[in-house]
Parts: sequence; structure tokens; C-alpha cells
Amino acid sequence: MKEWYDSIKKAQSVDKLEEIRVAIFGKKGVLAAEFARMKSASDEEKAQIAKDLNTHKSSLMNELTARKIVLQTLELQEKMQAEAIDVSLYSTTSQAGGLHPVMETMDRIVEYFSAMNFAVKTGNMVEDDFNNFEALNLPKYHPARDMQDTFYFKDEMLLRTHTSPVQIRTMMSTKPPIRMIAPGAVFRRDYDLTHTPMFHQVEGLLVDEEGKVSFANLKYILEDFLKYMFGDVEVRFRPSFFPFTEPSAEVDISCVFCKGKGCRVCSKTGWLEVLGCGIVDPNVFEAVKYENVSGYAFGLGVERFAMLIHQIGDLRALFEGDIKLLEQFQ
Ligand code: 2NM
Repeated sequence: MKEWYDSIKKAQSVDKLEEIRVAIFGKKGVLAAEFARMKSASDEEKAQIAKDLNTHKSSLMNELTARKIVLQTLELQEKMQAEAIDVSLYSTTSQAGGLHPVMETMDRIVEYFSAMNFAVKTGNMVEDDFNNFEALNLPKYHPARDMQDTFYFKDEMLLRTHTSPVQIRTMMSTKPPIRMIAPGAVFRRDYDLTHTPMFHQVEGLLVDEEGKVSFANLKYILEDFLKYMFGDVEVRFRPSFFPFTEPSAEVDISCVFCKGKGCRVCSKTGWLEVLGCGIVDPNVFEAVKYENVSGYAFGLGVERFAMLIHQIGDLRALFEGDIKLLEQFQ
């Protein structure tokens, strides 16, 4: 009998164990054979043999059951290990690309103004002093130039600090009326938690005959635009200053995070600054040799819009190219 106990202990699979079970307990198994042999024994012997055989029968059954549980557990573990899937791994199937949230936001802004009949114009990122500063009522040594930390090349060439040179070049080469926006990358020597040396702007310009363009016109379109971008928000205009517009205003929306109640993002004010705008300064029209015209202009930072729309708290997330972030914007 000992060999049968050993064979149970040594069985390495549930299948093998089943073979052993049949060999012991089956109709043609060893136990049946032993019980059959018993018939030829004497009566006293029979009782003893039957008792021994029954003891072995039940302990062999116990051994089998115990071993079966061990083997089943092991086999399940092996199967699970073999079939385990690392859900954080990328599949080998092709991955669809998607627009970066900054570009998606820029497209949406462009879409609004295109629908309002604004032409979309682009220009060069490398500009000259005249188009980036001088024509925008920012003469040399003007203190406002300190506000623009500029990347300079030699010969008064520079990386544009805003997209306004596109407006200047458009006015220099086209007769009024003008209705345009200039989306694109701009550059400033600024790098901290809330500033990157390259970011994106959309600026707009509308010029028509003198007296035809009012601050009310500007206010109307920007309010409509901001509701298109952010949904049901409050909009307010605050007096401000830009060298190229007079009067000038900064535009706030009620905080999209706390609905104006006051939170960390809006510094408890309930308002978020999103735009700058104003009536184009006569000095700008003089620089581009426009006469008897009036106009409005505005400018905004696209990264800031994207962050507010998608509730992205950290500007750097937009520049790190982290696939796991970008995948969420397909
Ligand atoms: C802003 C705010 C206010 C602006 C002015 C002009 C131009 F070329 F017509 F003079 N372009 N963009 C402007 C005005 C930009 O950005 C915050």
C-alpha cells in the first residue's frame, strides 16, 4: 500500500492524480482486487483484512483529496501567471493620434472668428523692431518695452513677442476695411510656474471708416465669443492700459471652477482674467499710414484658455508631451 501513498504524494498534476485515483478506487483498481482476494481468506482473517482495507481506503481518499487541492491551487496560480495581462502596457495595435489641447483650443477660437467673417492671417516668427514694437506705439526706450522680455538676434531682428506684427503687416499691405485674426506662437524671456518662453496667442483687429467702430461693438463680440468658449459665464470689462490701444480694457469671466463663489484658482475673487482689448491708438494708424479710420483690437493667450476649458492646473502639463495626458484629448 505504501507505494500508493507515495504515488499520490509524487503526483505532479491534477490529471496524473485522477489516473492514480482510478488505479486505486476504480472497478479494476487495486482496492477492488484486494477486496476480491479477501474472499479466499478464512473468516477471522477476513474481518481483519476488511478492517485494514477500509482504513487504507479512507486514508487514501483523504490523501487524494488533500493532494488534489494542492495541485489545483498550484495549477490555477500557474495559469493566472501565464495569462496575466499588464493593463498599463501599450497594445501593439496602431494608435490614433490626436490634436494637442492647445491646438484644439486654438482651432475653436479660430472657428468662432471665421464664422464672424474675420480672415485668418499668419506671419513670421522672426520679426523686426518696427513691426513688433515701433509701429505699435512702443518707440525705443519706451518703458513699456521692459514689459516684453524679448529674444533678440543681431540687426534689430527678434522673435515676435506677440502676433501684432501680423496686424501691422496686413495694414501696411491692405486698404481698410480690415477684419482679421492672427493665431500663432510668440516668444518671451519668461520661464516660471505660469510662464513659458514660447506660447500661443490669438489677436484680432477690426478697422473701418472713422466713427463706424465703437467700444460697444468690441464689447458685444467679445462677450459673445467668451460665452461660446466657456458657456454660461458672467463677463466684465475693467479699464487697463496697452500702448497700442486707447481706451484699453482687460476682460474677466466669472470663475469656471467655483462659479464666482471664490476659490484657489481665482484667488478668492470669483473672476478670471482672459483677454486684453481696446480701441486702436491713433499712433498705430499713423505708423501704417491709415487715415480717417477707427478700429478695435484684442489679444488672448491660448494656453490659458486651454487650461481653463480642460481644468488643467499646471501650465507645464501642456509642454511635457506626456502621452498619458495627451491621450485624454483624442
Ligand atoms: C492685446 C490687447 C489689446 C492689439 C492691438 C493690435 C494692433 F495691431 F491693432 F495694434 N493688435 N493687437 C491688442 C490690443 C492686443 O493683447 C492683449
